[in-house]
Amino acid sequence: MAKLFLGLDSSTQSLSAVVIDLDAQKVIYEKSLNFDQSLPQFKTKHGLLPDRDPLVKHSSPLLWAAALDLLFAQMKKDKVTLGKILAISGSGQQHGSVYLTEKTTATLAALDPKKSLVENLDGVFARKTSPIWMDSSTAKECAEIRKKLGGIKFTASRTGSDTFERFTGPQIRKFYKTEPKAYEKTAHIALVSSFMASLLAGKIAPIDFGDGAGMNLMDIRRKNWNHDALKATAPSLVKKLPLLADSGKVVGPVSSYFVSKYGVNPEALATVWTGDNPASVIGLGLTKPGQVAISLGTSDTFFGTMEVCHTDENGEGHVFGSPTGGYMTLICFKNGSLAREKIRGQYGLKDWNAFGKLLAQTPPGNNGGVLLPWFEPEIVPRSNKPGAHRFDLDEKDAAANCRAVFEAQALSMRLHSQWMAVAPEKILVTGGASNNPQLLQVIADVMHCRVQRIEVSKSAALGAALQAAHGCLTAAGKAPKWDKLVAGFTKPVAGSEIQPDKKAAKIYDKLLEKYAACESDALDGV
Ligand code: XUL
Repeated sequence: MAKLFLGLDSSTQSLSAVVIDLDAQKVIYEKSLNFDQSLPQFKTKHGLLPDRDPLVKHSSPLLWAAALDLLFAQMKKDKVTLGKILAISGSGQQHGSVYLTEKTTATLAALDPKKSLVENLDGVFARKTSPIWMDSSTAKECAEIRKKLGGIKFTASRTGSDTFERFTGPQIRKFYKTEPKAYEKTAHIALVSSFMASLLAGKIAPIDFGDGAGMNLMDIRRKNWNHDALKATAPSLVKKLPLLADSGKVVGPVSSYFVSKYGVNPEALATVWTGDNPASVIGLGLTKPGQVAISLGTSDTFFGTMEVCHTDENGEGHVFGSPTGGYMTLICFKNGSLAREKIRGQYGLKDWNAFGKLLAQTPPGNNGGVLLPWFEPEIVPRSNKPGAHRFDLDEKDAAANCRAVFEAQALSMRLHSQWMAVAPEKILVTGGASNNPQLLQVIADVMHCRVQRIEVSKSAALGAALQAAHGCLTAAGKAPKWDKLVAGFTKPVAGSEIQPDKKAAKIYDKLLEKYAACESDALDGV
């Protein structure tokens, strides 16, 4: 019998499903359901509820539950053999939190298939809305918690990251301060990931070490709740948080709600979910320590896996538990495609081909010209004042500016990932801009490393499906090796490997010093 596993990804704007046939090493089904379009009654825009305060970004946990019903109904309609699914896992947008009342445990245990999940969940929310990762309204709470934990370095070394506005701890503190009664009524706090896992399991599910590390509440080394952080955040918090556990760990059989309503295999296992970035680490095949991937999207993200936990003293990068064991790091550069497209637009270049031709007219190192393309406030390095900065670079020189944006992005990645102390054999690159060979060449030369493209559609949902397989086989005493498990699903694009050019690499070693000085200079002026 085919071994089928279902992975779900509850992201900002959509809920996605990937079903894999493990033995055939094939994805047999993929579907995404866009929240705004499929569930207009919730009145979200790009998955967010409207708010007058531009810093406040909330969504609705009921919307996520409704989407789960809708996606299962769609899978049934699409004749996915849900009766053959052996286990279900998932991933969620990180940091977002759900506030539940005492009633939740009893409600989850008795989900009525004659009603929708939305109807079933009547009365379980102590807070109607959920703050999500895009929220940046907790600067004050970040400062308060950071101060109590002893500053940036100590906060990062204890919890894996400095306090960040979107992280769950500062969000919980704000809720406690502004709505103390509702906080008191909250019996359980879940992350998006553990909330969705709880619906599937019909009971409160644990939070995993990957998503748990995005809260500023988990001791990153001991992988348990850090009592100093809990105390610095809000009273009685330990009673409201669930257990922490390995992602993919079996929570129990899937709730009978999904069995009778959608024909899911009654023996299917519901497992612990993780965050979307940790799940992508699996979906991109980063199963061994020291592996690195770069995702070139609207923002660029730099992922790495580490055996031993190092944290970033400067508090720019994050360390999370990796679902494949050990740790993973995440560094988020906000001005990714955003900056590349801005420069392309500024010089009126119709496509990336034209951009590449122009860039090729200038030598690696750009004759010392440096651009800091912080068109939007940058996360790494932290700079709240948007604006581009040019050093020995003439804004009128289109070719030099095209090269400068690529070089700045690669140099910034090298500079701000040094704390990770990993020397990868090869860097995998994914996302929209990864089919730009000039950008990949600059990354290879700056990083002194081979670079290869990998194109996995829905890497988080695929990672979640593989996590379901890993959890299910482990529970049966047949724990598979991660590298073997992912091998057939996560192949880099054949023939796309790029070698570093030794001469250019030397030039970039020198330019790195200048680049770092330019950053300091620009940050001083902010
Ligand atoms: C990671 C982060 C985002 C969300 C996106 O720290 O905030 O990548 O996980 O869903």
